[in-house]
Amino acid sequence: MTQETVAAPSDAVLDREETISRDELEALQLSRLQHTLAYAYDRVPLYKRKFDEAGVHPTDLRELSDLGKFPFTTKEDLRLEYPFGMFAVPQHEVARIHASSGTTGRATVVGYTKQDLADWAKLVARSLRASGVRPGMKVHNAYGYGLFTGGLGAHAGAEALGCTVIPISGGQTERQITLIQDFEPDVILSTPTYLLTIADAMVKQGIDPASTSLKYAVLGAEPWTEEMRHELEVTMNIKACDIYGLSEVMGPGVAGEAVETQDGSHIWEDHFRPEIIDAFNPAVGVDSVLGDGEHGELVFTSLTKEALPIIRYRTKDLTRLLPGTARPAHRRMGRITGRSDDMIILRGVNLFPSQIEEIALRIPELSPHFQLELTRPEGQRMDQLTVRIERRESVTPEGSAAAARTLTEQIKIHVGSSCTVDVVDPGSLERSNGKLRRIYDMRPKA
Ligand code: DLL
Repeated sequence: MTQETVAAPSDAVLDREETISRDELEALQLSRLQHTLAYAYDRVPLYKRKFDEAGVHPTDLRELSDLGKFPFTTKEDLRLEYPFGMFAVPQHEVARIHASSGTTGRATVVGYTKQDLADWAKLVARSLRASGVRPGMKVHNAYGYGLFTGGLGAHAGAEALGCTVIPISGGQTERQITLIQDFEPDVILSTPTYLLTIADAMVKQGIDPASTSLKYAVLGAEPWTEEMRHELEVTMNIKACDIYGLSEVMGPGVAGEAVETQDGSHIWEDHFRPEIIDAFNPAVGVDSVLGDGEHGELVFTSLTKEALPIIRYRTKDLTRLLPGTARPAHRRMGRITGRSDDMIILRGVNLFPSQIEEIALRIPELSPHFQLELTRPEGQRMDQLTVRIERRESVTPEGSAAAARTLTEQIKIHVGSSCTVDVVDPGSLERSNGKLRRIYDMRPKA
């Protein structure tokens, strides 16, 4: 893909595709979608089989809404085709492989051609630029390197933008702090909870996290809230923006947030066609796709990928589509409330960790460090939720008890669930090294 550029209103130079009209963008999507469907059908046996079974053919896509007629792809499909069954090019054309950790089953494997890697770097660069990063800045990259797409994906994007990259990866928090002090980076890339770990460790060492050279953070790979953004921006004296992505669709950079509006990530729709469906009652058909603004599960179809074209991939991420703002043609995604498979159902009430984060961070005595434990006491049929949360350093035992009562009440009011709140000492809960595990499900397995 050629990198045509035009002058932007600010000091940044944008890709031409960032500034085109919605009509022009949709025309581009339609031609790319028609190509991708035919390409996937011809080259990947799974797609041919699924399309044939559903009685659809790539030529049935005459307008964008026809995409609703095509079958979904799931993580299970990728697992069944493990390792390379979904690849649309011969192995010697695959320039790189990434994979999910596979902690919950077989790993899902994804591949990229040289062109895919170039497109990916371009989209991460576009996302970083939207979030305030500029050529020449020093970028401390604390996303994990390796099979996870975060480290290498962010790395290539920052390089493509013309930054100086410091490839520290995740973990070794003391060392991260030394390098932040010595190398004086302008930007940090990490998960929001790992940035919290770093800030926390700085305080322990007597360093004011607001005093470092860092000005921008580009955070993603896990759900986070506006309250967490506020916490990190104030503690670290930075501007924090969101970056979204998933390995099955590409990696980081499927969507990125603009620093001037900070109103949700723009999906780069010249490369991905998003849809929202009913997460718990998914149906195939043009009418089953939900409208913009409606909450549901995010589904993606890639428009340019060569090694692993992906058709209507069900992300399990729950959100909604909103009109473009800073990049008017590219729709935004609302904050991800959670994943459909991370939803806790407590006595009939649905609950996500991000709701607890939102509520807890509005209570001054409480920190952003919390865990949710689900149990089912012996002989009882009801599940119990315990929210274990650290108090802030300066809070007294009486203050902790009052904060626990407030949090219990607020959860009851806003979520509708009864729970036990256990306010614990600062530093007693496990810290994040990347994607933080919030839910500890101790219920007996059925
Ligand atoms: O987490 C890619 C990534 C790396 C994105 C670095 C951003 C930064 P996976 O490991 O495949 O890929 O996990 C993808 O993480 O389906 C979401 O549930 C979650 N996720 C990613 N970004 C965000 C975000 C990378 N900004 C899964 N907000 C996705 C909320 C996110 N959740």
